[in-house]
Formats: sequence, C-alpha cells, structure tokens
Amino acid sequence: MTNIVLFGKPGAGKGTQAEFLKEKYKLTHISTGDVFRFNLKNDTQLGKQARVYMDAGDLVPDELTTKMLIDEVNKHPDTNGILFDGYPRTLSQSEALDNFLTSINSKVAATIALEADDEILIQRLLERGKTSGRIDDQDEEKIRNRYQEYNEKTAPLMNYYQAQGKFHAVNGIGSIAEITDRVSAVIDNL
Ligand code: B4P
Repeated sequence: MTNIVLFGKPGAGKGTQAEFLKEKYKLTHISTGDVFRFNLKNDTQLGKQARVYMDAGDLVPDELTTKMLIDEVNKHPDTNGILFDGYPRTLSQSEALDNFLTSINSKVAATIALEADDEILIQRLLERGKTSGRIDDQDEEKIRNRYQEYNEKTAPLMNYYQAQGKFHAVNGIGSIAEITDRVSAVIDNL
C-alpha cells in the first residue's frame, strides 16, 4: 500500500493534480475538502458542523476532520494506496494519521509539496471563485485568512515530514501536465 500525501497552500493544485495521479498510479483519492463540500451540499450533520468554519476560511476542528478521514479510508480496505489531498493540515492530524496507518500496518510513503507564491495562488482562487460557487474562494479577506491558517497550522508539518525523510518539494508553477510529470518523478523514485 503506497500512501502519498499531497501538500501545499490553498490553491496550490492538490485537487487538480490528484485527478491525474489517481488514474496513473491507481490510487484511492481522498480529498477532505471534497468530502466536506459533499456533506455541505447534502446538509448532513457533518456538513452543518463544518459549514461555519469552511465559509470563513478556517480549518474545521481536528476531531471532526480526523474521524471523517478515518471513516473514508475504512471504506477502501483493498486499496493499492491512498492519495491524501488536503489531509493532514495540522500537527495533530499528522500524528493521528500516523497512528491510524500504523494500526493497519501501513504508513505514509511520501509527502509531496506543490510550491507557489501566495499572490499567484490568490489570483487562481479568485478566478475559480467566479464560477465554482465556493464561498471561501470569492472574498479576498477569507482567502487571506486561509493563508494565515496555513502559515500558523499547516506549514509546521514540513518539518514533521522532513525529520522523517519523507518530504519532497515540487515547483507548482507551470502547466498542469508539467507539474504532473514533476510529481510523477518523485513517486517513480520511491
Ligand atoms: P480544499 O478543498 O483542500 O481546498 P484548496 O486548498 O483550496 O485546494 P487545492 O490546493 O486542492 O487547489 P486546486 O487544485 O483546487 O479545502 C477547502 C477547505 O476545507 C479548507 O479551507 C478547510 O476549511 C476545509 N478543510 C479541508 N481539509 C481540511 C483539514 N484536513 N482540516 C481542517 N479543515 C479542512 O486548484 C485551485 C485552482 O487553481 C483551480 O481553479 C485550478 O484550476 C487552478 N490551478 C491548479 N493548477 C494550476 C496550474 N498549474 N496553473 C494554473 N492554474 C492552476
């Protein structure tokens, strides 16, 4: 089971790359953002709990997110490996992921970070916000709050994975195909 964590700032292209990588490597793609949005749309209990955080550009609390993530992984007992897109985003989430994977005799093989400057990414998100219907993409103040959340809570994960020798940075600027090739080069070398 080869588990890959796709890492990066909001709008770095995690979801975009995951669509290609899941086909190429036959991985199970789990996007926490997509699962939350599905629950929001269907007005489930989880959706109701997550909405207030997501709309403000805040992270959803760890306990709620980790429970949801484990439920999603458990739906795929026979997978070749999971492509984690948007999880973990806090140190508590990375520790929870490691503990959970250890309990099923598995582990994170690599964390691949898509790197790009904030200003380029903010433009991408505002552009997507014109058509996506995502409230968190439509307002520059909320977008900037997501970057603040990233800097405070998610960026420290780079050290966590670097210390384990599992962190790989990839240039996230270029065409979508160029970036898929860069990420593939890392996966092919594992
Ligand atoms: P996510 O859905 O994970 O949102 P994201 O960071 O905005 O997306 P991503 O990096 O995948 O960007 P994408 O490929 O779509 O999270 C949304 C919210 O959910 C969070 O703010 C939080 O509230 C909650 N949440 C999710 N996970 C959580 C967790 N673990 N803990 C707590 N809360 C959590 O690309 C963005 C845009 O760029 C697209 O329009 C795309 O077309 C464009 N693009 C992509 N690649 C490009 C390229 N190479 N060139 C030009 N444009 C490109």
